[in-house]
Amino acid sequence: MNATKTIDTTGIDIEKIRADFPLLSRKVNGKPLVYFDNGATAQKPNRVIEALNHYYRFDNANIHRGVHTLSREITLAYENARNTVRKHLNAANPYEIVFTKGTTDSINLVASSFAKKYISRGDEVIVSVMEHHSNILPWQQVCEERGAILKAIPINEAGELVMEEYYRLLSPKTKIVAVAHVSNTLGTINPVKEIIAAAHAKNIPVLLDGAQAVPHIKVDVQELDCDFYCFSAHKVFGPTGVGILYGKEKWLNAMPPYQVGGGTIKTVSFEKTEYADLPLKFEAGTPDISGGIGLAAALDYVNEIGLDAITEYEHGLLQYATTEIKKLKDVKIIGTAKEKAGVLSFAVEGIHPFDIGTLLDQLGVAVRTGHHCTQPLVAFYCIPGTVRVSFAFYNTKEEINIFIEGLEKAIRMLK
Ligand code: 7TS
Repeated sequence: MNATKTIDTTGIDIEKIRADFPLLSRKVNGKPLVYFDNGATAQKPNRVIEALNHYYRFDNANIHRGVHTLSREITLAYENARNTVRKHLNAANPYEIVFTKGTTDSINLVASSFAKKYISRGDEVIVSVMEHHSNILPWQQVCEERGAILKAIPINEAGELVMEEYYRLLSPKTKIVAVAHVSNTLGTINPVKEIIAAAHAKNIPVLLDGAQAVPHIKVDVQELDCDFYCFSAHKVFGPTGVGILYGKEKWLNAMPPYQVGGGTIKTVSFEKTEYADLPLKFEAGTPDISGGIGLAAALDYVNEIGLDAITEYEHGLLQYATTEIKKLKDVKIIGTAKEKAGVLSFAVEGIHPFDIGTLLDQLGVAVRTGHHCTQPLVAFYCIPGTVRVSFAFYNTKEEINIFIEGLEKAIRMLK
């Protein structure tokens, strides 16, 4: 697309940034691509693509096991990547950063391992109505296995957690609270500091699902004081197949390994196995080495642009899109929380979201349609799903104009 030459007041040099993402210059259905499905996965800058390429061309070896040069070099690079993640989240120690396959894997790790030690019959786990299925099902499964009860914090019509209800749900039976930092369907930024403070007052740990937060806002796990924090590399401009679990040392040390095998041990015999120290205790088998390195390259890139600038720029996009979409008849925004990240979900009266998504696709506009893996949430709104626009810092107001024009056209055709 022809982005007009703008260096935004936030300092975002949009032309330069867009040139860093080769896929953005692709055409789709003969039209310049407008990529508004960043909540599903974000596009990758050259920096990340080159890091992956370089790894396989020049650096490939296994980590944590060889005395030869390649293995030592790549072990160092992988551990440096871990430290880049530590710095990004402001975790106290690199061994509190566990490489996983992604957010879903991170949550499964905590649910499974934490439950083995701490959850038994009659205990309770608190999630919320707005959670992604990845932050419901692992808890539902361990609750079923252990005879525990899963409770959900309700939301109001705006898509905000009803905090009084949350405070009421916290009880001596509550063993852990697991909530999204930012909702993938609504964009709501949850009041996680209040959530954590209230849980900690009762000695209950809190896991934050940060899949939709890390790409958009600064996250400081020490300031938040969360016990666990999860995110996926692919949503923060890194590769697929890799993600992060941050856990406070005291919890990770106390929890049993999740999966076991090569890499997780100090000594093995048929009589007794002694497991490795953190973080290796939780990293069974050969990991996605290039993925970890690619994630570090992505975080370096994001930090060069600056998260404050990104948050402000995306806020501008969200405000603009919200104002423009409100001008259209029969469109109802789903998720009108006071605090929102760059997600705009909506429903159009009498039209199925898939039909709108399909027509927008013909115009080169990629949006997500459906329940977004949040079925309890869309059930709350009594709708089959939404059309969701989710922004990244490489999107522009010009793209929003193309989308709004396309949406108007789609509504006219489908009404
Ligand atoms: N948690 C949240 C809040 C998410 O948005 C997602 C993915 C996940 C967990 C799972 O992440 P994964 O990387 O392990 O798959 N959300 C979406 C979405 O909104 N559209 O596609 C995937």
